[in-house]
Amino acid sequence: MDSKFKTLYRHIIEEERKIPSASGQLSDLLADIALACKLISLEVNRAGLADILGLAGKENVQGEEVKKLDVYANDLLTNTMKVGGHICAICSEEEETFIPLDDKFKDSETISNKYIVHFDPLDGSSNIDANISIGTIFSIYKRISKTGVGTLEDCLQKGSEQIAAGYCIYGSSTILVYTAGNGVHGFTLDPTAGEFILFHENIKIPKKSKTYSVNEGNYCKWSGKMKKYIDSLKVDDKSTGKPYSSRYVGSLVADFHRNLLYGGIFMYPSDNKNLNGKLRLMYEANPLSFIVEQAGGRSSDGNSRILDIKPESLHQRVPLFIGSEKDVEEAEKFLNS
Ligand code: AHM
Ligand code: MG
Repeated sequence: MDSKFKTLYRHIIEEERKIPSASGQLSDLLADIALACKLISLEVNRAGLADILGLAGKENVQGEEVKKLDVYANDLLTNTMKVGGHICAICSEEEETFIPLDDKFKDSETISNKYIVHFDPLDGSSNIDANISIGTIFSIYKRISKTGVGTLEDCLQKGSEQIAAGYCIYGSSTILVYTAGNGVHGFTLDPTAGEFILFHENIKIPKKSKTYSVNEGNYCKWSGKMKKYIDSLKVDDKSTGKPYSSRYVGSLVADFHRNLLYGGIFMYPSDNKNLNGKLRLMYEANPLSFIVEQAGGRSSDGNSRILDIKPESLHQRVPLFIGSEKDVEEAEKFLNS
């Protein structure tokens, strides 16, 4: 079959079939997430219209209160996960703590709720009103505990334990990118068919780039080493391809996706006000780090590999340097000099 017409679901199933012991549950779970993303995409596209029609903050046509989009996305993902029955705990950036879920099919011989899902339901949501791309980020782990509801220990695993991760970007088109540990694959939503269609199998990030993405408005709050690194990207030096271009949307999924395709380094460093930067380890840094490594890139907190960090709390923040391998290595050299 022509790979141009491969749907996301077919791709996921074919990938899972390569693992002899696979039960098909991971495929179902990824399909549930993809369904939620399609529905979020519809709502994101209608967001501007809701304003024109005067619906925001009031009632929709069914007489229900219109929810903020990030709350809507969170509820939708949570409910989809609950119905699927493959999850023993849900961890969301929008929730204070994790939601434990019991085995829906307790009487059967095998445990059905094998997985834990972490997600940032709508990252960059402050950009919605300006029609800037935003996204959903997700990350899947296998449970450690044996039965019943999931525990905090299940939820606080290192990023290196992820079995799948991905994001959906709601931009000029809706694109879903995922990895299940065997390369990174991208799909575009065909709104007429309602299907994600494969557009790029086995995405590889360029090893070295000419682009950096950082909120340079924070320059005065950075360490001397961080300032030196950014200054070094702006010198005129043909042999190293400098000066680099600066590209910063301020919406992580959009910045990350562009860098994944074209090469680049995205940074959210620590500063003298936020010692651990801004981004969350479990909901943002870990899934994107798994993806970038699968694509041949690199990800670090400036000192160590993001995926090796043992999490201490669900919402912990971490400095993030992620993207093209050589560029992240260079940033690490400056920060550790
Ligand atoms: P959010 O999870 O509250 O949406 O915040 C995360 C967003 C990222 O999408 C983006 O990379 C970052 O915040 C931008 O932060 P800043 O405005 O400080 O540059
Ligand atoms: Mg976020």
